[in-house]
Amino acid sequence: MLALLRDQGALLPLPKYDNCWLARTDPRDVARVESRTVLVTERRGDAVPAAGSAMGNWMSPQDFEAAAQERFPGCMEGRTLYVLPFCMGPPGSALCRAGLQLTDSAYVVASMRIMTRVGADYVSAALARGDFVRCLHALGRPRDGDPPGMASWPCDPARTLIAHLPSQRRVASYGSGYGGNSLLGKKCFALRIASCMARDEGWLAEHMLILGVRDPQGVKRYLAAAFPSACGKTNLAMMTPALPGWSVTCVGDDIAWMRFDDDGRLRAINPERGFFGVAPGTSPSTNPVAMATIRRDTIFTNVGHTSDGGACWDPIDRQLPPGTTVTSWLGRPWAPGDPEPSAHPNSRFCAPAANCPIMDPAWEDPAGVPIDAIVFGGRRPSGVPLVFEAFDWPHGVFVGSAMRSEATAAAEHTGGRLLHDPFAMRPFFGYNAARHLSHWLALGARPRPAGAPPLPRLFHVNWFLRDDATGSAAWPGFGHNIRVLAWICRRVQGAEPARATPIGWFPLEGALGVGGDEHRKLFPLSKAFWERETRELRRFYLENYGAELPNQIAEQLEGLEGRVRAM
Ligand code: OXD
Ligand code: MN
Repeated sequence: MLALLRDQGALLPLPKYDNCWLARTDPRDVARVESRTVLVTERRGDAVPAAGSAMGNWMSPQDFEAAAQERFPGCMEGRTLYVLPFCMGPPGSALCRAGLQLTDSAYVVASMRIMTRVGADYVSAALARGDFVRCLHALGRPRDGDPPGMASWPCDPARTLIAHLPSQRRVASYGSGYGGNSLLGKKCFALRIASCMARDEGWLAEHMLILGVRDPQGVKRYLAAAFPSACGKTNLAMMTPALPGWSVTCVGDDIAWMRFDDDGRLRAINPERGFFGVAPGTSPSTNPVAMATIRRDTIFTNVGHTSDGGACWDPIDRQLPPGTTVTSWLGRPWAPGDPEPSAHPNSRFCAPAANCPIMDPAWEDPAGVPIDAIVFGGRRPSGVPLVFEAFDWPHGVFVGSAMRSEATAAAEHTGGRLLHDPFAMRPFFGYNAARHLSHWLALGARPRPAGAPPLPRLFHVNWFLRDDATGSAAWPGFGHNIRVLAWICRRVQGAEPARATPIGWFPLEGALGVGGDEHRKLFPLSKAFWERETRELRRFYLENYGAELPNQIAEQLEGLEGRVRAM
């Protein structure tokens, strides 16, 4: 497939590394298209809450049939159709699921072979039973009169449509070759369709990384963590700890499928087999483990490339040896200081997980890994502390529902817009987001077997606090985040006292190795801030969930409002 793509001019070899390639897309096809991503259900209320539309897009089955008829018939004429049977999750796991993708893109075939387990042997029994997700993908064909686009990257941006039919366990994606729209095992299946399966079958399909943390005494714990796109999930999942004696191992960097086992323990698998990570910002200092992972067998998309056959992006493009020249993702000569970046801000690496030097020994364990803590987080420049623990499961679900994060494309110091992103799932809900909250609440309230371990503890973190006076980062982040993970592990162990605040449990001063002013900066507790935050949350719930907001979440908000009033 790779040689074929090379011969077609669709992939450029990167001879500086081993079996690495560069794809450059049509500049109109560079990201997920949320506005063209729809859930097709008979009743609108099964897809989105009646109150608002920010939590997804609904399409009626009749409109979908008409849209599909306008797009699919004949759209692959003259191309090769590939049939990809694939498995999401470690084969043999009770949690893994089968898919079958049809596609007319060789790039998609090559990428799906990295991101999923492709092969009929993995899924023959499920295929024979008809128990698989039906994934149709077509690059599309512009209509007469539309701009023709690039021969090496066909697509139809004017008519792109990513449709999900959850009741039929079916996806139909037309018009885009870009990862999130075309590698249907990932967001379409493993999040949107799988979240419907999970709702029906009593488990969870979430936009979460999974990592292992081992303390200096050798005690190992696993955490799952939800962050919106581009908040450093891959960096956290591959962290190099800055505390001696601690180690981190990676189970997954984007998606977790989790289920309570017969003993009442929450277990997680990573349904994927590779990383589809954002390249810009990844560097030897921010993520040396990712840098080692992408030295071989990797397909890069929309990065720049260097005259010595390497890939580059910000900041690597600014640190090249003298004499090295750069070609940008648009195929133009590029030099440091140019106003346009050498790589598209959403450029990616697609690399096999097996190449990651810190994959956890149990990352493919069919039983999954036991989850002790679930962490929510966002990019919050002020007001929200570095870490706090929720009081209990319902309070933690409320904290997940209240997640907000600064839009990452916003310029520094312009007060980037804060977007609500409950559970980091806003673009990925497969069904009505209000019912997703009820599902989480119900799972926590289920009777637990005798002798079951306690429910996982729920936390919120914020690596992105800024010093109000200087505007600089208040927390070093990256490897230093281990200090926060260590606190979380000690809390789980029951060995760590904490301070109850109106927001949740805060670390005691000194518990993270910082005291005095530094501690106060990292753990702000401002009545005025939380009054604004709760007012905004009330507006958000009303406009997006209305009367469908679960009572327990409304009660949690009232509880927080009352505690803030009493501050
Ligand atoms: C991703 C995303 O590509 O969340 O993982 O957008
Ligand atoms: Mn993601």
